[in-house]
Amino acid sequence: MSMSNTASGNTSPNLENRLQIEQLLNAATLSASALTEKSDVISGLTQKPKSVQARYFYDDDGSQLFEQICDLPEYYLTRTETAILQECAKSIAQITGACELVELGSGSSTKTRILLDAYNQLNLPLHYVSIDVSAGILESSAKALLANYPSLQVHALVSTYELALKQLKPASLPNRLICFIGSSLGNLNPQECQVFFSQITKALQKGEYFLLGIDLHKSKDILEPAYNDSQGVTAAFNLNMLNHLNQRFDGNFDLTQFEHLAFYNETERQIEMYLRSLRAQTVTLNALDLTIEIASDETILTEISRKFDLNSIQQELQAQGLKPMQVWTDANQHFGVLLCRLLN
Ligand code: AVI
Repeated sequence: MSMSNTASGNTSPNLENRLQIEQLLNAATLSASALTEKSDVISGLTQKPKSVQARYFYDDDGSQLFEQICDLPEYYLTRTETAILQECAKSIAQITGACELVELGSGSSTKTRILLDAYNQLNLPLHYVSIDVSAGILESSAKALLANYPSLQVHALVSTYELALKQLKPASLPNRLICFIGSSLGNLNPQECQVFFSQITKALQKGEYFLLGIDLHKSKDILEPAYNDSQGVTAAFNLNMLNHLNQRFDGNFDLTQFEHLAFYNETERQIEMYLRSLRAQTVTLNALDLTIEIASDETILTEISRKFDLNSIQQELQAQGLKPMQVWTDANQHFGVLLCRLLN
């Protein structure tokens, strides 16, 4: 583990005592992950069908486009989950009591505030551990939270989920609650999901909690517009991945020669998002020493977004030792929030 830094700044008088920023991505982990990244991109682009991992959406532009997606009228996910959290946050705080809240992929921590407010109103002590790969977002959102919550302690970890979950020390308050909201579980395939759940169970002690927000299976008339919005923001988000790859690997993808494609695969119960080539083309990524041929109409899979069934996901969680204690949904059953407890 690398050195931890105490943040400086004057957002709040006692900020130094309440904010700790720790960089877990040191030179060794970064160079190991750079090697894996390169081989993942090469194997994705040379296999048939072609694919690129969804994490390449999230450079600075991609993260901003994603924030815009969350506000789109067609993208019901964010506002539905927010409304559910507003309903259930008090119950969650009552169930867990004083607690260390660990958030995976905390980003701007907007929805987290709903939980923080609930703990605050019940006068329950709370520590917040935020985990994100972007140091900039972590620091700015942590400082904003500290300014609004005068008794909050924040420990920000610049890290991948995997690494942070492995390195978490025992909770600093009687309980730990790991939050994975925003339906990001849907972006993992079933095998990745299993691995993820086992990382969660290892990071919890018996009796501690896991909060999960998931999008639910529903009519494609609602699902498909959410990923094909009328303003073209999702299309720009998808195409931006090529920009990111160009910058990262010195490539020459021509964004005007691809189009966004997203549809609901009813059998797999997942949105599939692709970039479709508008003509036969050759693309080179110099930093990967890679040249690929892409046929006209050939597609590159960029994301799956799985839509869950509440009964099946509860069985899966239970099988992993994470007992669902309480499940909240909206009136239309579009989205689900589950509070689970580690059994043994
Ligand atoms: C981050 N994730 C939950 C989003 C989703 O809905 O699967 C990513 C996204 N892709 C297109 N629109 C939003």
